[in-house]
Amino acid sequence: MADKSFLDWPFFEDRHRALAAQVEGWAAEYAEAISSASDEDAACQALVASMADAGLLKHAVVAPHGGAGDSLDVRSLCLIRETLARHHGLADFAFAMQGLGSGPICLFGSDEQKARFLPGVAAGTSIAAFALTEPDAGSDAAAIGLTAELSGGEYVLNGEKTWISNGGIADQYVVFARTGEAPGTRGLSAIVVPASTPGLEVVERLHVIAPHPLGRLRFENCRVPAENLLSASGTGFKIAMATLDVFRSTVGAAALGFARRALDEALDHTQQRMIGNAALADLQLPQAKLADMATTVDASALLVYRSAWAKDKGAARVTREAAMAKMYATEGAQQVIDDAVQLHGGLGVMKGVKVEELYRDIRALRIYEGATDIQKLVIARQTLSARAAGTA
Ligand code: COS
Repeated sequence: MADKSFLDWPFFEDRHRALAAQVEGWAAEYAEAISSASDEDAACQALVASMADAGLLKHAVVAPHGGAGDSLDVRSLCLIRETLARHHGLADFAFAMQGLGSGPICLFGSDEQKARFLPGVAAGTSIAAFALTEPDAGSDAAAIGLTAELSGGEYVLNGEKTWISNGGIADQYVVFARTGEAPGTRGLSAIVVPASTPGLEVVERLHVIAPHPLGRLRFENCRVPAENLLSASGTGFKIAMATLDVFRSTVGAAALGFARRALDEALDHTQQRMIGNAALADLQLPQAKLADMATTVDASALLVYRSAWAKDKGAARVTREAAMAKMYATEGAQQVIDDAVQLHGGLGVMKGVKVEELYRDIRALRIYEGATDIQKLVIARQTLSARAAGTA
């Protein structure tokens, strides 16, 4: 039974405690059962439909377009991701992508765009995706080369995107493209592209250690109405970064869910497994590991929910807090899970044993939505500029 005492921390309100219980109820019944289908595309579609029915997806978008509130509540997003990840990585993935994929629309879309693109995401009838990365633009997001040229009231997109989660099953993509107002970060725009648009093709499906829908997309003279541009042209980089400021905390929350599950599995195993006359949990070396694991879990939770709370309370930017939460929680979870595998001995690397699945699940979180190395740059820059501005 996972520790829920953190729900009494002052970051949360009663509605959060009620939501955590609701998600726990859904996840206990459906997360593992639906996620375990051998076809991950079908599993994701079924997860999205079931989460929509349960009312969970309304937390991924804003009101009055199917959402629970006028703005995204980051604590709710984090609680949902933590709980889902504790049960199954694919359930977390399916929820997270409905949020990230429609996040730029929630944060920067006009009322008309929100009305067009969000209700389907909340209802589970439209699967969303966030298309930033390219073969030559990963950590350096400013190097995006996919072009979008305005011609006769339409944007014409040409280029490639890769490592796109939900690539292959998404119904709509928010695509970051070079519109050329200025070089580098100031010449990018965010454009919503329905998956059915002629000229957009999923040219490759990518297979990774924790399987989920992932693909490479090609855009060839792909034309979308100019009305699909989010906010002003040339603001795409800031839209991407501000969206990541919200969702990086939630990546930390997912890592926290994986870590909490690994700790639970380790607590169960070490109390049952006997070495001579003693259970593993009675021996000091395993206890040292358990102590480190439990401390990392709590420290991660503090950073994740501090960042989420700060955003919900109206902070204009939580760039530093979100980067800290993502970096610490993902790196910490990797260590916690590795310790859990070690405490399981040979069982820890056996297929079908939960900690083996967690060991594969956690790895990508240290890379996507800004690798740990990038979070370090972000944290250092923010800390230095706060000092220069006299606010730290
Ligand atoms: N919110 C709002 N604006 C932001 C921002 C944020 N979080 N971060 C940066 N900006 C703005 C800056 O203020 C700057 O604005 P001005 O041009 O008006 O001065 C502009 O964006 C450029 O910022 P910066 O100079 O810091 O850009 P860099 O090219 O140096 O990039 C990093 C910075 C490396 C931090 C950025 O490219 C990044 O986060 N990379 C990782 C991308 C990523 O997460 N990829 C995974 C894709 S999703 S799986």
